[in-house]
This record gives sequence, structure tokens and C-alpha cells, in this order.
Amino acid sequence: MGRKLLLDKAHIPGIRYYDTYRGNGGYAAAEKALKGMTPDQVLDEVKKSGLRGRGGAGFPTGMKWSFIAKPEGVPRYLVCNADESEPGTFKDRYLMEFIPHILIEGLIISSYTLGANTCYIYIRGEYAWIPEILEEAIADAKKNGWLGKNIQGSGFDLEIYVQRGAGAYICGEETALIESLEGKRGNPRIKPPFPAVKGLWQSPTVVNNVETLAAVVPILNIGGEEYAKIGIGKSTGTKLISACGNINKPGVYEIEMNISVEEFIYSEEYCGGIPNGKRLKACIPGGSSVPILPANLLFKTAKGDTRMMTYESLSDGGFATGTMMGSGGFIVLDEDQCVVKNTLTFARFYRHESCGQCSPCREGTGWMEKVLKNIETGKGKMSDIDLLWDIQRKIEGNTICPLGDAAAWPVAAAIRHFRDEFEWHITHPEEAQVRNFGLAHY
Ligand code: L3W
Ligand code: SF4
Repeated sequence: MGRKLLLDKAHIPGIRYYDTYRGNGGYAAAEKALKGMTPDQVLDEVKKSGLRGRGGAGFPTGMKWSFIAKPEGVPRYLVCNADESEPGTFKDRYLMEFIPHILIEGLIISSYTLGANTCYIYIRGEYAWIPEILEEAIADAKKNGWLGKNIQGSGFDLEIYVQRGAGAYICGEETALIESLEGKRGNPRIKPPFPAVKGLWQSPTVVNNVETLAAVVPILNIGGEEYAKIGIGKSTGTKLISACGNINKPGVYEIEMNISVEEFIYSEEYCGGIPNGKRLKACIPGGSSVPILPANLLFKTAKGDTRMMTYESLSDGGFATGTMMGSGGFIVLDEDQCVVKNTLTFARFYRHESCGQCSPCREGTGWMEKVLKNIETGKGKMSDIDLLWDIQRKIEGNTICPLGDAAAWPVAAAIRHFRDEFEWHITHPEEAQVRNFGLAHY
């Protein structure tokens, strides 16, 4: 059994509520930080832990925190990115819904470290039932002296507010989120300046994902060095993975980042294999934005090493033969699934969610959807495959925010690894409609 640091208490009845959480060791990390450590000492533990952002980019958290500007008399903010909208990703929802106090505790420690007296949780609008859970947890934490003025006699003040989004995926991009928090349309800003220098209301702001901020709790409980011993290389600690698609046991799993992809898919502890004796065709391990990998590249890297569930191993080989950890939205496709249809579904999503500020993304996502739809519905031409390749090339790297890349990469990877399936759709238009799947890749 892998070690659990975030979900270790998830099975305890009533852990959602303050008394149970506190009665099972909750708020011990906040107590340790506020009563016995300086902000710099906490920062040091987070740096030692090697924690990396769990939202998708994997940026070192301690480094991001140390970038925060500290001009005199200017407030600093901590923003918790709970706009979890990446298709296939539902791990933050699980944490917030079932163990909300681990997040509140993480926010207290993180705000203390950053010198922020105001913290916002920006939550996706579709998670309509969760703000109430968070607000109840915040109220209970406040009643018990963990929020408000002079927390636990430490002299530190903090208020946490929950802000509901309105259903736009782009508001998960940190600068679009900040614009939305300021009451404007959620259009991403050009970076730099990074939020750590000019963020919310032009003040220094750290934006971190829910899981990242919750992970600060076990880091303080066990110590940064101990946390860094879990995992491999720069992939330290545990990671929440939301697993879905053609697997026997979909759900949210906490893994130590030292297991292989094969073990994650086939072991009973995690996904439990593919249902109905079907063969594995492909996997999208990090949410819809990351490249799809065919089964033959999934368990071994191009160098012949076992592919592990780490940032480095998943991306080994670059996009030619690798993919990304992303947000940990692990989508498994069996032999019956159609890659063309899957790619069309993602393309439609990105076209719909593009904010429209930059033309390669605004126009390109629409064109990719149109061309993919033609191929999928039997109206495609062979030249459409190269056209599609050309469009995604023109988007990648030419946009303000990563949504453009996120729209381009799945299309590129689908053509790179499953070109014959696109061709088969074009040469067998009627059959493709009936069977709706292409050649096997295993
Ligand atoms: C100060 C510098 N700060 C970088 C900060 C930056 C940000 C973080 C990472 O996109 C990815 C995207 C999605 N001074 C800094 C600095 N920072 N240099 O570090 O920055 P970046 O640009 O690498 O990424 P990002 O803009 O945070 C996130 C991918 O994640 N993704 C997203 C999934 C969506 C969800 C969800 O719904 N929850 O996770 C999945 O793969 O495509 O590539 O904070 O400010 N010099
Ligand atoms: Fe908007 Fe797309 Fe440009 Fe991002 S890449 S700013 S979503 S148009």
C-alpha cells in the first residue's frame, strides 16, 4: 500500500466536520507554524520538500513563494485556484468535498508564510454544492480561533473568502482568474509581470492549486526532508490522480510518485485493469490538454525504461514519444474507442472555451473542430490531415496563454500516433460511422 498524506483520513466518518478533523490531528501543522516557526522557516520546509504545483505546470512551489514581491504598505494575496475544469480532472473536488479542513489549514499556513491577510478560494461555478461546504468549514475554523484577528494568539490575521466562477474554463488560467476576481471578463493577461509581482488589484499575489496548498499540511507535519524522500528525483511526495475512462475502478487515488504506469492501470489498489477483457489502446494521463500516448509507448519510454508516474518519466522523450503529468486527470481508452472522435470532442471543448483574445487560438480552434468534424463524419479528404497538422502548428507557442497550446497538443499527438486511424476514417466513411473506431494500436 502506498503512503497516503492527503487522503489518509478520508475514510473517517465525519472528517468533513471541524471536531472530527481536529480530533484526528487536524490543525496540528497550522499550530506548529503559527506558534513555533517564522514565515521563512515554513518557506524553507516547503522548499526542502520539493513540492511542485499540482494544477498542471509542476512549477516549484517554494520558488514561486519566494518570488512574491514585498513592497512596503502594499497588501499581498493568496488565491486558491479551485476552478478545476480540465476534462478528466476531479481530484480537487474530492478534497474540497470530503476533507475541506485540510485545504483551510493549508491556506492558513500558506498565507502566514506569504504575509497575506486575505485569501480567496476561486471555485468553478459547476461545483455548485461545494462553496457551502467550504463556507461552513471556514465558519467553524473561525469559531475555533483559526481565522480572523490574532489567530491562536500569534498576532497573524487572516480572512478567507469563497468566490464562485461562472463556468468558464479559461478562468482556471491564473491571470484570467485574477481578472474575474476583480469583477471583469476572464481574459488572460500577458505575462510578465507574473502575479507574484503584480496580481490581484496590481498587488503581489500567489495563485496555487487546491492540492498544492493542501499538501503544505503534511509537509509541515512530517517535515520537508521526509516529504522529499517519497517519490523519484524531482517528483517528490504524493499526487492525487483522478482516473476515468475504460477502467474497472474509476476514482481519485493518492499515489506515491514512484509507481509505474502499468501498476497504476492494472493493480487492484488503483484502476483494477480494463473491463470486459478489452485491450488497452491509449491513455491521456494528465487531463485533456496533454498528448495522448498509445499503449506501446505507455509502459516503456523510448529508451526502454519503465514508464513511471512521475513528471519526468511521463514526459520522457518529449512529445515525440512522451506526454505530461499535467493535472493528473488520467483518461484510459480501450480498443473500442475512437481517437478521431475523442480528438474532436476535445477540439470542440477548446473552441468553446477560447476567450477569443488572440487570433491563432480564436480562429484555429474553430478550424480544427471543423476539419475534425469532417473527418469524423465521413466527409474528410486525405489533405485534411496535413491541414489539421498545419493549423495546430500555427497555434502552438503563438498565444497569450497556455489554452492555445492545450488545444494544439492533443490534435498533434493524435495525428502523430494514430495517423492511420484518421486515414481509415477518410477511406472508410460509412464503416467508420457504424463502428466508430479505427485501427487497433496495441
Ligand atoms: C514568477 C516567474 N512566477 C512561472 C509561475 C506562474 C504560474 C506557474 C506556472 O499553466 C499548465 C498549462 C495547462 N516569476 C515565473 C512564475 N511562474 N515563471 O509558475 O507557470 P506556467 O506558465 O508554466 O503554467 P500555467 O500558466 O500555470 C498551467 C496545464 O497546466 N494543464 C492545466 C490544467 C487545468 C487544470 C484544472 O482545471 N485544474 O489543472 C494541464 O496540463 O495546459 O500548461 O503560477 O505565474 N519567472
Ligand atoms: Fe484567450 Fe486562447 Fe489567447 Fe488564451 S490562447 S488568451 S484562451 S484566445
